[in-house]
Amino acid sequence: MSIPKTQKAIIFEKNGGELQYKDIPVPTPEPDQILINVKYSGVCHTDLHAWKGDWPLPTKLPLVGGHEGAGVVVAKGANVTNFEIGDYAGIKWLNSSCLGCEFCNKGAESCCPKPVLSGYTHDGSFQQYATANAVHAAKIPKGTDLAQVAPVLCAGITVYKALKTCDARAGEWVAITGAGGGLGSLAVQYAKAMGFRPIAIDAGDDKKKLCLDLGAEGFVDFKTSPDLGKEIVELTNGGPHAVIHLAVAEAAVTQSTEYVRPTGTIVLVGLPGGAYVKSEIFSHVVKAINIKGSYVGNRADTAEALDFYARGVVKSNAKVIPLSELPKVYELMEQGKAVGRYVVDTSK
Ligand code: 8ID
Ligand code: ZN
Repeated sequence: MSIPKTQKAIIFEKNGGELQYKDIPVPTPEPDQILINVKYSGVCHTDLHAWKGDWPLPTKLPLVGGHEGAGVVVAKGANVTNFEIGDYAGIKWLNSSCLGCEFCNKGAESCCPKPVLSGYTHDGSFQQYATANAVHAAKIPKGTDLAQVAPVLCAGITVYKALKTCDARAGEWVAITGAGGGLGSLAVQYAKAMGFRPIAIDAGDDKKKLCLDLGAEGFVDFKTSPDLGKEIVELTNGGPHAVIHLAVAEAAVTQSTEYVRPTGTIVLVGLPGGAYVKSEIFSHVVKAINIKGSYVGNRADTAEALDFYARGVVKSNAKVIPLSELPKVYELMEQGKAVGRYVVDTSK
């Protein structure tokens, strides 16, 4: 397989700076890495946070973003035994971790104190050739539609893990904020496939239609509902057993501490910069509610999330656009107008 010396990428030199579509060198894999010819990459709101520099953790600069990359292995380092040239592989947010610390040992590798993060501390999938640690890279079965599977590599894994974390049982209500966005459109489907009864919370007719088409049992518009909490409590006959927060909004979290069902669990996933959870302690205690964080997923969660996709019970419905048009997706996301997930085609 011939590997070019240079390739197209979207790169920025400072946070919030110009998103340049240009030729950059193709990286060489380290002994424990594979080189993936990225065909498609999903665009996650995390990529927008990274570009803007929203979070207390600094990004590498200059940076190639992207962490939902699906492609073909074209080269591998000397220590790699679990991938062959020509295999399909996926680039995840957690590009690598130490595998030796307390958290890696417990399968909580996203909490490793020395993580390597794709599209954040390591150049990611908004380029045609990217490197990934072979032990952490996702295995994608041959014959899979690489454009459609790409969003599973972050959005799918993350929402699947959050739903595993939420303590709800089959038949119980799970409210999902940000349900019409990238993570949300997958969360509604995973929730349904896992036996829960999803209620979608987002705004606008396009997102309402998407959520109901994907299997949500109800939709509450956070912009137009006269009393969102009351509407959710009525729909769920007493409040949802769990709430999964994918919205990039602090207010959504505070509201949910009021409408969540007694003994219910609130799972924080969305990462609005500088935000805090506010929960009134008296009702928090007497309703015995739980609030948890959930951060991507481990290697087993990855394989399980991909298996739901392979069985066809979860679809990504991703919209494919050229890599050179990535800035347009950021604009739509910023305005809350991105319906579902966008995927970039790295060949254009
Ligand atoms: O591991 C993790 N915890 C993880 C993994 C991946 C992504 C966390 N994230 C984070 C991202 O960094 C981002 O902060 O999850 C968040 C959602 O990512 P996304 O799904 O990729 O974003 P999106 O497609 O823009 O969707 C966000 C949706 O939230 C809605 C918007 O309308 C949009 O559809 N929304 C907002 I903004 N405010 C809302 C509110 N108050 C709301 N929905 C309901 N109520
Ligand atoms: Zn992501």
